[in-house]
Amino acid sequence: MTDTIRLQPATDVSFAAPQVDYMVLGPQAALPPDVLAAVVFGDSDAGLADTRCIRVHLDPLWGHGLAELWRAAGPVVTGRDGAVRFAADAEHLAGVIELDEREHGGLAASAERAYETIRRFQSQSPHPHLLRAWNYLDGINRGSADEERYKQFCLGRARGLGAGLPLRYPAATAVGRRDGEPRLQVFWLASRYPGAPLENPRQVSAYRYPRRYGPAAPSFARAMLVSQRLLMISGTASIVGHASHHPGCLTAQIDECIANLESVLAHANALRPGTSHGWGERSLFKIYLRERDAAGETAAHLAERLPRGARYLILEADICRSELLIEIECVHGHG
Ligand code: 3EB
Repeated sequence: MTDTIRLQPATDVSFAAPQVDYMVLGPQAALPPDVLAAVVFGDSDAGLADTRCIRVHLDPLWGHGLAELWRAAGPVVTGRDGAVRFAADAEHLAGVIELDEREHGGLAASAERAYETIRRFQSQSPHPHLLRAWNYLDGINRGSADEERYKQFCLGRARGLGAGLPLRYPAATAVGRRDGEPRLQVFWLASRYPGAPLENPRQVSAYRYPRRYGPAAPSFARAMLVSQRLLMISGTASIVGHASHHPGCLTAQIDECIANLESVLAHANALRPGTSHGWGERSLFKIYLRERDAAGETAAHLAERLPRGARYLILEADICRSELLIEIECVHGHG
């Protein structure tokens, strides 16, 4: 079952969507003034002194030294509000919250606190609409049954977001670091305008997953159509319906991920008729790969499956179900 979603009026309005790019940042490089956020991976020192820089301890396996830059469409204002730091232009806001799990009573309580804080911050912001969230935590598969950390994270996130309507959930990614630091990192993109959340016809909506996957279903949308020109697809794995497919077979999981990504893209394109919007140079893929040694095989397989010009970054990470070997997210812009 997927929800039928119509484009909300604001999504039909042409406004300047932020531009996303993968770029090499030099070690001492100052971030350009029009940057909303720079996400830096692994232990690189790039951009470190700047409050707009977000460091994620996931080792790059492909695309070393690339940072993900979110460029604003106008003057950028930066600020802090309690645990939240943010940068915004007139239309979009990038926010970050990082909590030490030990200071908030564990992971579930930290996730609840993080999302409650985000919800409150957003509700008072000129950019109230949450579009996309990234969640990084250590040891995502640690713990068994309902105590598994990903499930605890989902429980806290669901509580923190409150009884919010599923139609308000952002697109998301939640993957595991291996740095042993009990730190929950959440960063997000919000807008003055609502986006159109999309589901994937091949998959059960995550917020309707059955009980066996945890005490609270994951609160996210499969994708967010930010504007006519910008689609943000959530972390996408080898899941059909609600079940994991192809345990133990990486290339089959990659193909299933791509089938899911294409299904979401086709669904998005059906909502914005007139032009075809295939993958291209403005498609940025981020691949989370469990097995470090499989990076070469993964890159080779992706090169066969994705069009030339599509750009990707491979990061070593744990995926939220232990049988999943890979997860792929995409920012798809054009024009
Ligand atoms: C899945 O489809 C795979 O909990 O925020 C993908 C993207 C996944 C986001 C999240 C989880 C999340 O269920 C896992």
